[in-house]
Amino acid sequence: MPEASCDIGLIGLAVMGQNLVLNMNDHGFKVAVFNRTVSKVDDFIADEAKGTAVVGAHSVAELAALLKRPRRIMLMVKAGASVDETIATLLPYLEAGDIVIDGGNSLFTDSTRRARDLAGKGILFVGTGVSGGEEGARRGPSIMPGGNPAAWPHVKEIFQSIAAKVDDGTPCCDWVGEDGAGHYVKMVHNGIEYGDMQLICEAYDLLHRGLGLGADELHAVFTDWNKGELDSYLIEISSHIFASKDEDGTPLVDKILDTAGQKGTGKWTVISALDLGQPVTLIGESVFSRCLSALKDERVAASGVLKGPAEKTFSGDRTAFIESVRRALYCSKIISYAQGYMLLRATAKENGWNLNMGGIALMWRGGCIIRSRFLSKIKDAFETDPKLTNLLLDGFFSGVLNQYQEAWRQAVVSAIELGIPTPAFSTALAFYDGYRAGRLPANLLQAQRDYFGAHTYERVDKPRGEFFHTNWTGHGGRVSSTTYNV
Ligand code: NBP
Repeated sequence: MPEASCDIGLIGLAVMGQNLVLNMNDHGFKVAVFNRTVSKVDDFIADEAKGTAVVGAHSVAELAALLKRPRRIMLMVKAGASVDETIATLLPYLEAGDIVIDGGNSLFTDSTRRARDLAGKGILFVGTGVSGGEEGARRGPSIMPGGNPAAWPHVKEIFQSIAAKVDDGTPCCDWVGEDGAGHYVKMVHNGIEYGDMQLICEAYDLLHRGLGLGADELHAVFTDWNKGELDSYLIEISSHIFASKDEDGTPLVDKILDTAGQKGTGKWTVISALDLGQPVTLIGESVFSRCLSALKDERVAASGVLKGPAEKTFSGDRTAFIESVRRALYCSKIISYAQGYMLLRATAKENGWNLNMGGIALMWRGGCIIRSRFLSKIKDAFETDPKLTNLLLDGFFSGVLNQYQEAWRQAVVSAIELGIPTPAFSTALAFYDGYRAGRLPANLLQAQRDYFGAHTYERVDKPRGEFFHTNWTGHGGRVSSTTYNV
């Protein structure tokens, strides 16, 4: 019988699992590891983990026996059925109070189901988002744990030790909320990541095709942008990408095929936004932009058939154009985060989760792909007003938008004139104009719905909640349809 001396067990020795184990070991935690393909355990112990305190187990039974009580077991296996299968193999070796942590990119509804199922068996489940890829896992990821609150005191020390830290030493990890809240927040993080990446690509397209900037000039512009308001990991890596050359000395970025891949978390965010009736338009456009990019052959064929504007390059003040693109990017980014937070608010209400909005911005400030200077402003906004309805109404953000909106419009106008697609810039601006509109044309829409389907409408001169039906044609009856909202 092995000695129960390990602080935590980890199952799943692929790239994320291995790096998290080494990170935990660096912070003084004794980790026991197991992997479905058992030979990988021995390979890991003999190679990457050589000279560390990591202990290899050759079965889940051995892993369970190696752990101090209550047992803490983290899964870093492929999301989906693999998580359920792994939990099922573990269960016979667990006892009440033990903690199972799923650190993969699981769908939040799966985590909610697992948290509830396992609670019925006395096992505490944690579903946690882990962001930052391989490097983050090794040196300090952003960690977003949710699930059974009783588990938090048992995992807090390990998670906060291995997480990224912001300048003042605060860890990018705190308890997010109940059920699948941790994975929900990670999902929204990934959706926002889709948005940030799409916005940067649109800025690149405008400057490259619209202004004719080459990779070296783009490197200079992005390096400059990274010193100011746009300071972020994604702007930084983009500037590095523009500087990278292929073997023949030409920019590598120009050699890369323009078809984007995706793994589904952006899509899940948009599906959830649709389910909750939240206008998360920028992430939606970002997902669809990837879909459009994937239609490479169709696009190439259409490029020979469908005409664009005669003028394809910008001929005005180049410095002003670059600045208007920068401002458009910043304003659109503000809209994207405002929409992401609208979604978080809606899901918290729907699920009864007590989400810590400012804390979430703090968790994203370091370690993860969307880390940026800007996130501290979101944290400040929720610290100033924890009940803030919408980020756009915070003084800092409304100030930026009011100051930059003209340049933002100019960038979108130029894009339209040049025939360069900027779906994320444009939808962000449309959302901005829609959100600040005291009256939208939905009055006509309600009239149409009442006209063809007797769906009824409310009136501006009557109290809300009172519904009216008009017999528009004179032929219809007096019966109206049931009112409902999506
Ligand atoms: P993968 O997502 O590639 O998963 C590979 C691991 O899952 C291996 O250990 C494999 O074991 C195990 N596994 C599979 Br596949 N099916 C299994 C099953 N039915 N039962 C038990 N184990 C099974 O690894 P990863 O890229 O390290 O990611 C791990 C998790 O972290 C995923 O959910 C991923 O989405 C998430 N994530 C990844 C990143 C990233 O940058 N890669 C970032 C953030 C989060 P085997 O060796 O026996 O095949």
